[in-house]
Amino acid sequence: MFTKAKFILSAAKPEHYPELVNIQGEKLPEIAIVGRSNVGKSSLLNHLTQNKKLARVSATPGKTQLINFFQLGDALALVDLPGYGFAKVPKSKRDAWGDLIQDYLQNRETLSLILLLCDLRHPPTKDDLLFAQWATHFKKPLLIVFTKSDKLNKGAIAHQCAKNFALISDAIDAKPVGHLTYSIKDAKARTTLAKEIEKRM
Ligand SMILES: Nc1nc2c(ncn2[C@@H]2O[C@H](COP(=O)(O)OP(=O)(O)OP(=O)(O)O)[C@@H](O)[C@H]2O)c(=O)[nH]1
Ligand SMILES: [Mg+2]
Repeated sequence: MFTKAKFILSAAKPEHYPELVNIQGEKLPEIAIVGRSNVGKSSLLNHLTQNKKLARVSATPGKTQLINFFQLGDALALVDLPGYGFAKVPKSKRDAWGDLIQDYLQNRETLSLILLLCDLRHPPTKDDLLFAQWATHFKKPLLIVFTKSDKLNKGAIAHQCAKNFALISDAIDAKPVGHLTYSIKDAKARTTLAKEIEKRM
């Protein structure tokens, strides 16, 4: 199902959110990809769907400024959210992004799973922890995905993964539903993530 992804639309405000349904007319469960700018959200989406052109990937943080909706076959919807914590845009614009993300996460009734992406190489940022707290407060299932694992060796991957996951777990009341490492250079990572997602749909 992941390879049948198509772009639906970009939303700048809640009125633009699409209603995505299967052929029976039932609303599709939706997965949101969140995390700070440049953490690899669009890259993961492209890798998971094996479609290099689906979401725009950039070395310049702040590229994704709208909520982008995708439909995966007849089973699933997926959204690529704008990255938080990007310092090089005016504060007013940053707040508008924050409002949009918050509205989406709070009010989108079909939202079934949040993938919170964190850079494996660094401790979770203040924004990562705040977001994790917020998501658990609103009882949204949270799967932590540590990105860019190819930048570390095997021993460091295990060490960083355990350490960073403990930092996130300690900061929130409810436990995340799971955690894993990811690299867009590793096909096995894709299979593992796809299984984790399917398990929860
Ligand atoms: N080595 C490596 N680089 C990655 C990986 N994932 C993403 N990158 C790189 O990280 C940079 C940012 O990736 P994006 O996918 O655009 O990040 P984003 O989270 O969508 O960023 P915004 O849209 O600005 O919020 C790009 O240069 C990617 O090629 C990975 O698994 N390994
Ligand atoms: Mg992006």
